[in-house]
Amino acid sequence: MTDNDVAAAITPAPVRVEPGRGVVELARVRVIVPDVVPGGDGCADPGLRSLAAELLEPAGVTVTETSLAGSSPAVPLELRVDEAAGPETSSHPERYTLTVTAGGVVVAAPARSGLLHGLRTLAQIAGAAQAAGHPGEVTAVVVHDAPRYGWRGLSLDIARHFFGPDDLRAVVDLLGRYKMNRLGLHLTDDQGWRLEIPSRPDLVARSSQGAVNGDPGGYLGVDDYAELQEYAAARGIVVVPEIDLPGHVNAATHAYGELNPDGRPTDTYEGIEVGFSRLYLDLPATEPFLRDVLGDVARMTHGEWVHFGGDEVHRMETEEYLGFVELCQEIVASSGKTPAAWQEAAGAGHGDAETAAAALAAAGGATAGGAAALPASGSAGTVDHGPATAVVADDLRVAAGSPVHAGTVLHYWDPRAEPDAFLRAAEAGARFVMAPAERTYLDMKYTPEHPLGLQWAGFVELRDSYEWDPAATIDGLPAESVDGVSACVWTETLVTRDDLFSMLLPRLAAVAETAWTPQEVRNWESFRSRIATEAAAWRRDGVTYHPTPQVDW
Ligand code: TNX
Repeated sequence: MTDNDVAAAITPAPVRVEPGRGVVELARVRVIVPDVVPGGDGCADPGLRSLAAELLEPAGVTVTETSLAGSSPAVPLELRVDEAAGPETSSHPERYTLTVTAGGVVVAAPARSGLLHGLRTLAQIAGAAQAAGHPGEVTAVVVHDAPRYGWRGLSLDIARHFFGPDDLRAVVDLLGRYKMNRLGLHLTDDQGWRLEIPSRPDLVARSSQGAVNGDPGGYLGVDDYAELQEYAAARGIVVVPEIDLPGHVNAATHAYGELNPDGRPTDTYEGIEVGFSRLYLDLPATEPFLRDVLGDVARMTHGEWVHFGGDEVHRMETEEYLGFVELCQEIVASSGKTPAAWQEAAGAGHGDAETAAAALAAAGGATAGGAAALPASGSAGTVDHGPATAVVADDLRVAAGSPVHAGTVLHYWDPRAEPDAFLRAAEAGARFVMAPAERTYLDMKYTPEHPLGLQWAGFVELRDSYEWDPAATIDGLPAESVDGVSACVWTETLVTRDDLFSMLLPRLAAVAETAWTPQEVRNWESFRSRIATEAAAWRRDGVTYHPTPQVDW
């Protein structure tokens, strides 16, 4: 491979690549781990040896413990803890430097996460050599690299259709490949409740069996959830659970009738409308329910964040909605976690009451105040999502200050909102993760003809997911308030793992690069050719992707 080829193998694009000399024979490597790895729970080898094998062996590099006599010599692959690693421009804790020379390979990083990233970069370079017909032959090179943002996520809806532990591990592997570090799980919605809550057993006992269109449901038990988090953490990925409140709650109001004004459980729901279900702040059952659920989720969650939803609550007055936002933030914080929520929590308009009422009436829905009659199933792609905030009445706005606490992570998704509420939230210390639907909603169809997906935010081709700047997404928002980027994939129309992966790939890699690579290093033509190289690895690993005509596969 030439130097250009090395750079052409790395996605997301690294900060800086320095060409070395010659080709290094890497058919076999002997991994050398440091005594203690920061971020590695005080262990000498917090799984790094087996992860090195997991990453490198599919790319044609055999990982051995020692140089066995009689076989080809194993080149040393040293993982080295080094504060000085990474580009000099970055002090990010996930930075690393990968050095490939004739004498061996060194991955240097201040912490475990950077060591993993360096191994991933090495695996991509080796995989490209393998795909080019020269397995184990890697060009000498030095890569200095660090992420632009600390939050590089995917939020995955396992409520509309359920995806179980096997699929979720496959998603974790994919996130790891693109150096992403957050897996958001949308665990609850109108159609199903997907996480066992020990203090509220009826949630999964009554509300996990169904899914959209009457497809089979499922849920993660306490142990499944713990094991998934461990699997993800070993790969540098934090699971962020989302319990969607106080709307998107039909699975909860079906399981616990006491959450409804008439005390009776709502029916199950298999359609794809949104905005009709809700909790009631002044019912005596409501606050104990929130404390039980969010408290259990916080206890079961290893990572720092618990996401309480807050989106698309179309049938609630502002005062009550903001009461929920305050209560959920308080419960999450007092459970020792940092709250996360969708953008509506900033008081940016959580729903246009008139539009929602009209939509509900059209769908044969209920009047405000009663237990909700469920809307009919919408046809895919025609559901109207989100507040048309431009027409939200004044009383649906927060005039001054912000309902959002310092540190709460807001997920921006709907470009129809006006920025004022976000600027106030930023002033109050809110953090922002950018998930603009027209860029990062990977459940949108690629084109009008695409068989899967919705289209309420338009069509999202690969280039749309790539060519945007997270820092320029909200007018006037200070760059320091932006923590990162998230892709989202909602699963109203996605049933199988192939459905899911064909929507994720190739677009997830584009979103990953917006989160990792400095804006000035990013370039569509370069990405477009690198992503074709990635497809060789997807084919090798049997991963489905959509061969968009925007790329010369
Ligand atoms: C909007 S984004 C939603 C979801 C839908 C999705 C479909 C957000 C916070 N809410 O409930 O599944 O659109 O694209």
